Amino acid sequence: SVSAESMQPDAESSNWKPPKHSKTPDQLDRLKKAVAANFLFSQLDEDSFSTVLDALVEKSIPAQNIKVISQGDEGDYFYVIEQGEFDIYIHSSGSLQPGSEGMGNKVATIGPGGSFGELALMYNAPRAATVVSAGKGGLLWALDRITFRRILMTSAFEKRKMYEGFLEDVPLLSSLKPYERAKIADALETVKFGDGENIITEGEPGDAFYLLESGSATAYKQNIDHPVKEYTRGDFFGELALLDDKPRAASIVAKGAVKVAKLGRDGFKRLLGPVEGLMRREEYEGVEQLDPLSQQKTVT
Ligand code: 1OR
Repeated sequence: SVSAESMQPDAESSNWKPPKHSKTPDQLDRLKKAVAANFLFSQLDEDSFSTVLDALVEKSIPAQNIKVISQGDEGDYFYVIEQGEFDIYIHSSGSLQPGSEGMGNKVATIGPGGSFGELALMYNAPRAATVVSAGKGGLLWALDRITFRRILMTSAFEKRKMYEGFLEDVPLLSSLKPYERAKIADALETVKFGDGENIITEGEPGDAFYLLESGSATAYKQNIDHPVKEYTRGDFFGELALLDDKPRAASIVAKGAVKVAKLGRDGFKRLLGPVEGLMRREEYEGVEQLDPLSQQKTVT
């Protein structure tokens, strides 16, 4: 949990000036590409974005098995991956003797465009995991603690808080770890619709997935004269077109005022892999209701 104190601006930074590390045009180019794929950067206004770009420092990781972060250490930098893969290890408290080489269990691997090291900086907590280079190493961009807290954290933190309660209530996501839901929160965007507006239109290409935050919505299909499905808070839709690269199979229409949490294609692919099986199972139920003729094909 977060103490109020950990959210106060750092006391030592009252006359703080953001660091400026000059970059070659090539570096700037690569850096922009690396952060373009990272959701934590997507909400920054132009000024904040350029402050952060100036403050980032390139860090080359020349080989496999180099420890970038050690679980239990104090947090100093936040990292964005430009190249290479990085493995995350966690050992449960007490299982590690001081000086031991054991890193615990591998819980995740993060690749280009991904980031790590934000937790210790956000919560003023010890590092929650050990991060080690995989493959042949890679290339990171490091952001110092104060610039992270001053510029990047505010929006990321608010979003994680804002969506935390809602995402806990979404049945589809209940098997995920809290940290995996936090990463989904980073990538979500709330969109509002008025009564009768189309959230999704049948036949169009699909570029997003939706969770229904509030209100309700109805699915219609051309050639079927009654609604084919109803959605309420915590339900999801828009997965079919993304899973199978097909046009939208139905229209989803807002019933009254509706708020949806929208997840773009990249975030969908990157973050919802673990629940793809669940979505496909739900899809079969959905298809049964959508079109009785396809039952033979989909019900096993
Ligand atoms: P940090 O500052 O604590 C280690 O330094 C970083 O590893 C951490 O921030 C996260 O950015 C990153 N649980 C905790 N930290 C994780 C996890 C994770 N994955 C990456 N990091 N879990 C894996 C979720 C797939 C939860 C495991 C129970």
